Amino acid sequence: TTTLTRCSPLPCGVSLPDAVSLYHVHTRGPNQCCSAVVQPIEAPIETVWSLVGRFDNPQAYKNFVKSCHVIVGDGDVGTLREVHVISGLPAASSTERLEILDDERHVLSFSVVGGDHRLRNYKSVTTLHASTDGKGTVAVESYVVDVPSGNTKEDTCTFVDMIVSCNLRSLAQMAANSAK
Ligand code: A9S
Repeated sequence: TTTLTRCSPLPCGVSLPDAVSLYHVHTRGPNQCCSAVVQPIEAPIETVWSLVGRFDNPQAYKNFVKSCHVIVGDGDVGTLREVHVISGLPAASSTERLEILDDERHVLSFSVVGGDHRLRNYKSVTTLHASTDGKGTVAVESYVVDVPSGNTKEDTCTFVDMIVSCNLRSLAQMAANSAK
């Protein structure tokens, strides 16, 4: 039997309404790790969502993505995209399935279903929240992923946290610039 653990990786100090914090509760298998990254952004939530909500265009802010093609689907849940990444990473391509797209609550989730890389069963959820001053946005991105053989949970989370942080910092820059 496999024991599944609940994983609520939100850093303490981040308080979200229950309805959205539940999106960041994952079910983690024994050989999986999960974590979350939080990024404040000086731009209105709709500006940020115009970048995050485009499942067909991750290269708009993800610097590691070289190109992306939708394989099947019309942008609804179940749409598949194939992402090609820049050289220098231990990966070439990734096939990803849209799991949640909620324009009202500003939630996007995708899972990795294939590709030429080591992040098996990667699944992430990104949510956007108006910041308390009412002017900016807070982006929260959590994930769960298999720990590749030969790696530790710590290695894996350090690697993925680095990628997710880079993506969210780039998102913050692009959104803040276009909000000026
Ligand atoms: O694209 C994301 O939102 C997040 C991650 C962690 C993507 C990781 C990645 O696309 C690489 C950047 C290529 C790194 C995958 C699926 C595997 C990698 O090894």
